[in-house]
Amino acid sequence: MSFIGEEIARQPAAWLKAAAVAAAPDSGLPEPGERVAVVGCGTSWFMAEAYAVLRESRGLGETDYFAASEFPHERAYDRLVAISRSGTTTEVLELLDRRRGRYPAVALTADLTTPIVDAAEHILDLSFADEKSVVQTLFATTALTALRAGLGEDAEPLAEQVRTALDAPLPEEWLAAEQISFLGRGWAHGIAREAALKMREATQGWTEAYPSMEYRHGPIAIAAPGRLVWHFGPDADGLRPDVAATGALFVDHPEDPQADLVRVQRLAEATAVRKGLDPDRPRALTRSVILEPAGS
Ligand code: F1P
Repeated sequence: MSFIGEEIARQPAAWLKAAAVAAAPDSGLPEPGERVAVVGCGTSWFMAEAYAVLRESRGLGETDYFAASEFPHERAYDRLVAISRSGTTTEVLELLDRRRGRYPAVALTADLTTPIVDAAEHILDLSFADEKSVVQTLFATTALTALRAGLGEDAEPLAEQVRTALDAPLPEEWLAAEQISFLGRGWAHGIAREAALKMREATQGWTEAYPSMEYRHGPIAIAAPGRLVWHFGPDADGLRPDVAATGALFVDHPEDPQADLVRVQRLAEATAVRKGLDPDRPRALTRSVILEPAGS
């Protein structure tokens, strides 16, 4: 088995542990009402989006999310949340450094031996969810679970729901799909973007992601027989018949979008193996992007 396969399977236990970590009184996670920015790169950026949209939609305070490289430094926040498995991603470290002294930051990381530990005032130790695979699965959803627990959500039902996504067989039509578009509304859009990235990273596949209601505004032109449209959360917007009319397959599941993402992680691994690719070590990717200082 690849590392990623084993890491995917470890998610339910890690989610429960993450909820306990987030419950610590000195976690440094945002308080209700605070104005918060959430940042990351790659997968961590998409987890930032999911959390930020979820927090604001629960009425817990304005919450922005940014790719670390696009952070608007002139803005003031009450708190920064930085997500980085490696703890070494250059854009995240630079951003933490630039805001120092203006407002506090909490960093979620899997490696306490890295510079991020000194760059943030609070650290959420998720080292139990570190990964050997370059492609993130376990750390990403574990970080999101910790953040969701910080919003008062119970991780137990989530860890229970994911069982079906972990165990159900992957249909041949998914494995054979030539193209996949992932859709979601609200916080599930971050999950859709992560699903699309997972398939691109592990399988070199052609994937896209959109907010559900944007799909009719152009992207549906791509839908065709042999292609897939995957909706995170049940389709409440009547997209199914529109997609069916194109001949593409429409997929949605009743579970929480985070639990459904696990199906896509499994699909990414299985598709990579079928294509003869190493799902742990995609071409051109490294565990972390560490940039040389400008001008060197
Ligand atoms: C973020 C990240 C990964 C991506 C790639 C490079 O890393 O962009 O999401 O898959 O491996 O690094 P991190 O800041 O969470 O360690």
